[in-house]
Amino acid sequence: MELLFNSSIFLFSGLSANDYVGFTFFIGYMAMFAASVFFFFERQTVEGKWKTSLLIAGLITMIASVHYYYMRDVWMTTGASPTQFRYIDWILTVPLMCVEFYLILKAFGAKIDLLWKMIGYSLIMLVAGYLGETAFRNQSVIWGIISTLGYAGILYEVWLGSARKLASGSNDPALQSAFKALSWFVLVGWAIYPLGYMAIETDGWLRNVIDVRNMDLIYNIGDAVNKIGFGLVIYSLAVKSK
Ligand SMILES: *C/C=C(C)/C=C/C=C(C)/C=C/C1=C(C)CCCC1(C)C
Repeated sequence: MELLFNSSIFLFSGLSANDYVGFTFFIGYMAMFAASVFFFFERQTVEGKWKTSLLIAGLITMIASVHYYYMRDVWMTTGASPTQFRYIDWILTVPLMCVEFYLILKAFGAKIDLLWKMIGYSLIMLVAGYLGETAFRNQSVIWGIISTLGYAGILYEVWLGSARKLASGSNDPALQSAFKALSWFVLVGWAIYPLGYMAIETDGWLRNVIDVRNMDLIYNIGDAVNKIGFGLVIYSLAVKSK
């Protein structure tokens, strides 16, 4: 704890007044920390069958919050994009977001295969993305395409595939609208990330359009919106649907 406070004070003095990207690392850290406290406490107030979903929502924001703590540090001491921490965060939190889909559809007959399929797609998406951003930077186009296939698999499941069919087959309007909201997060909120990838310096297709530093800004806002938003959708479903 002491270390945490000391280093915060030290780092604070390193955040310059016009470092807006740096600000969003701090805001992301604190917003996701606060969201975790909210989800963990509200977990006590919801019906038993929603408690696991609320716990997972809190774990997603908590894991992200810890990574943002480190990412602020990398940003402020080196000025570089904290790529490793981002991907470690994503490889933990994206599968947990798939768990959220599975949990809300479980009551309507979702089988564990659906969860493994979605986790499999997210691993393809994230491992390929990481390789394209790091070890195989000069082949980033092909790795980006492989990654996009994984993303397309997730999109297929939630918009057209078995997840979608289970949700439409349910007789609960609260569940259907929560499922719809989560599907929009995946389609629109998650589309931010491939844009960031296409802006990486060496041969990214958008490198002359979007400055990489600004992509950190967009990633940071995207993470907070997607992770806290996902949790809030689950929370309001839990409150509405008994
Ligand atoms: C909380 C973190 C989330 C929701 C992260 C999501 C990340 C993605 C949807 C990343 C997707 C990518 C592609 C579709 C292609 C290029 C490489 C990635 C990994 C940026």
